[in-house]
Parts: sequence; structure tokens; C-alpha cells
Amino acid sequence: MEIVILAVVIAVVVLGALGGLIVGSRRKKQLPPPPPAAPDITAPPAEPHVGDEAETPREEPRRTIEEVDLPDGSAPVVVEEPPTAAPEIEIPEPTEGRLVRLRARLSRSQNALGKGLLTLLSREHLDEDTWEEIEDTLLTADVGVQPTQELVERLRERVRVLGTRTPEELRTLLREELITLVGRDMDRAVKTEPEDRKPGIVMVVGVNGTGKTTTTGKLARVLVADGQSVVLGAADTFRAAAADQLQTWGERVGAYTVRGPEGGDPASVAFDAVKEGKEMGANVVLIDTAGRLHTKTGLMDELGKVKRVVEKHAPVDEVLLVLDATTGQNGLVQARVFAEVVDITGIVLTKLDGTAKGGIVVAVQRELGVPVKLVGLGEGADDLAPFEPEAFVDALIGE
Ligand SMILES: Nc1nc2c(ncn2[C@@H]2O[C@H](COP(=O)(O)OP(=O)(O)OP(=O)(O)O)[C@@H](O)[C@H]2O)c(=O)[nH]1
Ligand SMILES: [Mg+2]
Repeated sequence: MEIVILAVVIAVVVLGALGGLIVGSRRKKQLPPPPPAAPDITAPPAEPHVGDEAETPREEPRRTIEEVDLPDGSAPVVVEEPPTAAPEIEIPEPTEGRLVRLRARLSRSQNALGKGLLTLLSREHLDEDTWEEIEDTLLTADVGVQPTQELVERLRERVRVLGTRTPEELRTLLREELITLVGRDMDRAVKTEPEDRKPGIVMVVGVNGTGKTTTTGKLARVLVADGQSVVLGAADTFRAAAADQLQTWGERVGAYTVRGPEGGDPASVAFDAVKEGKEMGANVVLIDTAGRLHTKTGLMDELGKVKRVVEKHAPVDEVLLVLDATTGQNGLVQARVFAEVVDITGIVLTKLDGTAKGGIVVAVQRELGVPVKLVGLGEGADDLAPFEPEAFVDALIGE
């Protein structure tokens, strides 16, 4: 009996000591973590680059199994904040002179056109064959038949008048003629600020994958950089991912996104977005629409409906048709069909960084009688530039 009592006493003492050890070690680990270093708000927002993530060191301290044990009541419960509570709002870079800054992107793929023309024009004897080569160069760059013939005619006339040609003279001449061809006097401002009301309403349309959502997101950044408040309407209700994609762009610059149920009516989302924009006192509402093939009548009709429903609020100020520059002449067919369904007021030419077919700028403006207002020069957040004929032509022929 005495032995049993002794054994029980020993067991209690040993267990108590062990328990104390465990509690002690828990207390030690529950010290509050050191405060995180304050973010450097003076640093410019860093652009992510390929492979960045792989190099980011793991900053969070690892938690041990003991720490995630149930609390024993004697120690306070430590609730950890989620690592990123709210996304940091980025301040996009200003838009002025963007095309000049992004010129290298253009010239990498386009230089061939301008340089080729200059070389041909510098030949001692400008015979019929040479003029034909000049024509071919322009056609290959998708300038289009009619504009090419006009340009060649003007060049022939001016070269004849010039007589002897210095390279500098030729360059000036070609520059002038190309700028005339692209069009000096078109109003290329994106209409986001109607005089008599708020918000301005912009719709973004085009076939699948041309860059509509990306362009809407980049445009939101441009507007925010210019001090405007923006509401986004995710009228692409075909895929939930489409609304997520747009919302992510919006969150980065603090623009609110109105979205509807997947498979819902795009017109009602667009309507709600403008309603929300009005209530919030926003300057601009940008409506992203689902990509649709210009050959699918039902979908094209739906697009017409989106616009009509939005116009129950107010006229749409800008309908931007997004065209992928790499698709060349097919873009013209798309442009024609879209223009029939919704009046296009401006063209956005995307992916100009990946093609030597910059001549499509000329062709598509001719086709629609509507100016190219913006150009996409990359996948980066600030790779959308207001289109400027002079900077564009300078990129073609090099400085
Ligand atoms: N290189 C380059 N890529 C671009 C440009 N604009 C868009 N993209 C890319 O094109 C792809 C399609 O872009 P989205 O914006 O999703 O195209 P979308 O028209 O909204 O597509 P859907 O909604 O599916 O019709 C993405 O990978 C973009 O990063 C550009 O100017 N240059
Ligand atoms: Mg999209």
C-alpha cells in the first residue's frame, strides 16, 4: 500500500515538472513578434519582373507545431494578422511623353520599315523597280493598298522636285510624308470628361484576346494618374476569371469594380456600373466587355444591347475598339463589323511591341475614319501610351 502511494506521489511530481517545462516553453514562444519594418513610401513602385518571386526571401517567421497547439488557458491567445491586409495602392507613372519613353519597344520591331524605305530612297537611280520595292515594303507593313499608292506618288513627286538628295533631306521628306499619312489633325484625346455631367462613360470592345481587359486596366491607371476617380464595370460575365482579372487591375490603383453573377446579363452589369459611378461621384466609368467573334451575330447583337442599356443613363462618350496589331488585315474586317453594331469612336492598337506591321495604324484609320487613340506596347501595367503621330514616325525611321 505504502509503495503504491509512493509511486503515485512520484508520478504526480514528475508529471508536474514536465507540465511546467512545457508551459514554460510555450510562454517563451508566445512573445510578440518584432514589429515589421515600415514600408519605404519614398521608393517608386517597383515593376515586377519575370523571376522576381523566386528571389523574394521568406520574411515571415516559421511557426512551430507547439505554437499552433490549443491554448492552455494560462497564456494569452496570439492572433496573427494576415500578412497582407489590404493591397498597396500604386501610383502609376505620368502619361505625358509615354510614347517617346516606350519608343524603343516600337523601333525594335518596326525599324525595318523606316530603315528599308530610307535605304531604297537613297539609291542613286530611283528606277521603276526601286519604286516597286518601296511599295512592297509599305504593303508588307500593312499600310494598305490605297494609302501606299498615295504615299509613293507623293514621294516620287517630291524626290523629282528635289533633284539631288542628301540623306538628311530624304529623311525629313519621308518623315513629313509618313506623318501626313498617319494624320496630324485627328482628335486623339480619349473622351472621358463630358462637359455637362459626370461620370464619363467608356466602353471597351473587340474580339477575343485582343487585350480589352488589359487595356481597360491600363487605362484606369492612366486616368488615376491624371487625378480622376474611376469605377470599372466587369461586363464580361462569361467567365468569373474575367471579372477577377479586371478587379485585380482596379485594386492596384484603388478603382472599385462592379461585377455581376457569372453567366449574368452583361447589359445589367454595365448599367449598374454607371449607376454606381454616378452615386459615388466618380469621374469615369470604364466598361470591359467579353471578347466576341465578329462573325457571331447573337453576340454582336448582345453588344449593341449593352450600349443601348447603358445609354438609359447617358450617352456613351467613347467606344474603344481594341485591335491586336499582330493580326494584320484581319483587324480591318473586325473593325468594319464592330463599327456596324456600336459606333466606334477610337481605336486601341495593342501588341505593337511584337510586330513589324505598324502600318496597320494607317489602314485601320482609313477603314473606320476613326483615329487610333492609344497603343499597347507591352504587357506591363504602364505600357499603354497615347498615340502621337510624330513620335510614332520617329520610331519608324529612327533618329
Ligand atoms: N505584348 C503585348 N501583350 C499584350 C498587350 N496588350 C495585351 N497583351 C496581352 O494579351 C493577352 C490578352 O489580354 P486580355 O486583356 O486578357 O485580352 P481580352 O481582350 O480581355 O481577352 P478576352 O476577354 O478573353 O476576350 C494578355 O496576355 C495580355 O498581357 C500589348 O500591348 N503588348
Ligand atoms: Mg477580357
